[in-house]
Amino acid sequence: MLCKLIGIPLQSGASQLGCEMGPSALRIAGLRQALTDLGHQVSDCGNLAISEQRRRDHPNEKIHDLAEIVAWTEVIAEAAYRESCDAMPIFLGGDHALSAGSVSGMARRAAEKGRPFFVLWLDAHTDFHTLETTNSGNLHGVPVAYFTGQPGFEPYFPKLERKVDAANVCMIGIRSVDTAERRAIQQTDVLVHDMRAIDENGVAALLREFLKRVAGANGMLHVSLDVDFLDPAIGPAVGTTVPGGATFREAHLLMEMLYDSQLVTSLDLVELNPFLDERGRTATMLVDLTASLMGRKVLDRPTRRY
Ligand code: HAR
Ligand code: MN
Ligand code: MN
Ligand code: MN
Repeated sequence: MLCKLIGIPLQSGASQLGCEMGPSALRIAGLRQALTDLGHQVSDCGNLAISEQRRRDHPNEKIHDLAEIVAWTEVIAEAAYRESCDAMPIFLGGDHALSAGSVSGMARRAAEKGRPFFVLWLDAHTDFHTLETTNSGNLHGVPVAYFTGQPGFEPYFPKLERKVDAANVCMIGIRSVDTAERRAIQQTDVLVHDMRAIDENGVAALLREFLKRVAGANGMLHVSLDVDFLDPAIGPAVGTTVPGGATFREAHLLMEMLYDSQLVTSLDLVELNPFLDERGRTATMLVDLTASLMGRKVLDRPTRRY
């Protein structure tokens, strides 16, 4: 497989500075080598950059850095579309606002290929605020509402060429949802598995159901991995820690199942804030999890088809 590493030093969607260093930390932690060791070809596209920003003012005065995030969204969506022509893009964040671009660009690619498009959202948060409802003003809290076509993003954000069908979005790991997000997401068909669902069923059963649907539809699957999906005890390098997150074993199992499915066509690694890390261990763990998603095995097993 040809993998394209796309660095996105975007940090103004988050409340704390530092995600700008995420792409560097992932490179230093050895992402390229981990992938080449597995037999993949890797092309590092370097970091994206934004040029001009058009001024945008939204009536919600809490929102900050709107013009910058919109400029990033355009650049990222274009890169996602371009680089996915012949390769699997891996988006190295950067805060989660980047998924407004990575997901919308991949949705456009899937539409062009005539294939349904699915998103697996691994996160403590639903990131389902609209521009009206966000009360933190941090735009890493809005990407899912944007790419599923919730109202109010136009004329601020780029018009979506293809919105993602809410029923094709599956979230796992959720444990922090604001009131407005809860109300809004419950009116959609987004499949939200909170931590209780994990505790009652186990991650494997939840993911298996979803993968069956993706496979049955011959879909393309985008995985968006937010560091805060993981428990802060194992992934401290994130600005928005929420207790009670996924264990390493749960995350590792999900990654191995995703590899077996052979359905993943793009990946976000987001919210890594190296300024908050401890001797690089969160960055290193993300590289290990990515390696598992890309085929690193403990033992050879017959591949399970979904
Ligand atoms: N819902 C909260 C807000 O909008 C927290 C959002 C935090 N988002 C991330 N990415 N860290 O998931 O401010
Ligand atoms: Mn800011
Ligand atoms: Mn997130
Ligand atoms: Mn999160």
